[in-house]
Amino acid sequence: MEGWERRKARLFFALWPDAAVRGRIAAQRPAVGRSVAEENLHLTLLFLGSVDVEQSRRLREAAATVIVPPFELRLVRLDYWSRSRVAWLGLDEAPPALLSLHRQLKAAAQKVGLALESRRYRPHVTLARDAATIAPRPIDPIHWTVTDFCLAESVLRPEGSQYLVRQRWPLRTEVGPAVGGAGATVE
Ligand code: 2AM
Repeated sequence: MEGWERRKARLFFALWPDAAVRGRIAAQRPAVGRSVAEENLHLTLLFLGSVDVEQSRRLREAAATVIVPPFELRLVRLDYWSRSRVAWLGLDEAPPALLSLHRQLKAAAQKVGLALESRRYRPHVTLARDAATIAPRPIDPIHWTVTDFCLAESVLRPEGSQYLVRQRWPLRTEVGPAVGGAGATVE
């Protein structure tokens, strides 16, 4: 068992871009507010909050049974939420596979007894916080081929939150052999 699995942790399921896509996302960060560090850029699938050891174990077990085919995302616009003062990148549309992934993970989280937020799921990539207003604008579309999803931990550091990818699971169409089925641990 890895160290992080032996304690309560602040967790979320997410899509983590590879270095090439991450670089393209990073290049869109506006010069307002506190920019999200390049290595922290991601798209949240489900925010879980504080999760205990047993809940985390059961969640990871459930994540390994998720069946969703790989899919494409297209990030097409820079946008802004005035209430949270967040600048973010948005999709042209949320593919059914993305929504299915979100729903399956949400069902798993409810099953282990986590109290989830009732807010509607709005897929986005946060670029900056405490940001002054920016006018929404289209960007050169960023194509992101999604082949896996992950469980990430949010660790509070003096310099701000750091996100650590703890485990990854491949997207797949069929119940397959054990290859990666239990998820690959990332350290
Ligand atoms: P945000 O970027 O729009 O703030 C880790 O905190 C990730 O989980 C972030 O992507 C964050 O979205 C998302 N998240 C969703 N609900 C959250 C909450 N109540 N508190 C912190 N993060 C939340």
